[in-house]
Amino acid sequence: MCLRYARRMTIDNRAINTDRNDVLRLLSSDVDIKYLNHSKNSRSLLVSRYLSIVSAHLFKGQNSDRPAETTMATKHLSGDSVEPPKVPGSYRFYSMRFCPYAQRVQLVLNAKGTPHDTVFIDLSDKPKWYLDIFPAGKVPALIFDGNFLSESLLLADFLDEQFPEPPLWNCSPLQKILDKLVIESFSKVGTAFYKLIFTSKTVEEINFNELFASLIPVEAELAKRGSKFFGGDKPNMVDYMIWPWMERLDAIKPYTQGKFVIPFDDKFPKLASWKALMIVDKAVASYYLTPEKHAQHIVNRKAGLPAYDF
Ligand SMILES: N[C@@H](CCC(=O)N[C@@H](CS)C(=O)NCC(=O)O)C(=O)O
Repeated sequence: MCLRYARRMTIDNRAINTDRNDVLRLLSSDVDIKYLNHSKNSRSLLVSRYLSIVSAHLFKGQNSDRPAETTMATKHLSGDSVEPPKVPGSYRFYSMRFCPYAQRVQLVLNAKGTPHDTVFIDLSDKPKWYLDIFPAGKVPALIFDGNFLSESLLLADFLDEQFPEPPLWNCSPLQKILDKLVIESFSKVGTAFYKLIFTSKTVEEINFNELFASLIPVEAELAKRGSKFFGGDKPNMVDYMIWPWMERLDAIKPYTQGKFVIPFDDKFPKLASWKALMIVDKAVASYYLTPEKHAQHIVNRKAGLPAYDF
């Protein structure tokens, strides 16, 4: 058992037979916080981690029903906007509704039930205040304890360590690197997808074939694992890190008016079943966009008129 999970068990055992009021009493006591044993962190961060652990117990067996605690912005902020005030007790998350990298982080936030408030950035007219704090002007990014953090995979790793429940990485170092290699090699699918969409005005057969070919090892990997998800009987980091692109692959059909369709049922049956399960996973479902919505965004973006709000 991983050390961090062993430590968690101690806390879990204390919380296991408590009702909500007991848990609230525990949360107000300094005594229990020390079990987390992270003296360098501020008390508020410890409380937040503790909450994540305790809430996992309160919702035990129904993790997939745990709603993400999120304040969702409705509009993408542009050039002359003012940054909205930060929400106390919540982590500021900078995102863009159609960004697959931001979706990765959103899925981890959702899976963990981490309190966060989202500020959507208009990437075609970036807010000046955003460029001041992040000259690269990219999303996703997160403010954590006053620190500006970026890069989807690093953020996902960080959130998994900071909020241990539910753990998304396997605690075996070997399995973890094998999983990371799957994510790494999946980048071929993402590259092939964007090549298909953006290389030319219309979709070319050669690019479709390349995308098709890039999915073969992904199907083989899931078949080799012999499980419903890459993570076993529930989604893990591999599932969440590759999902944003898998969600977008279905947009090829409406985008090409049915001319090109990835034949998941016929050629990638494992991935077809996986997709059906992923779509109903709570973390995924609450941020899912239909193929038509993605297709519309592609059309707008190719026309140089990305419409981020909807
Ligand atoms: N490697 C980064 C990639 C992030 C990224 O490329 N985000 C795009 C949106 S999907 C972006 O911010 N583009 C704006 C720009 O490049 O100016 C990550 O994994 O987070």
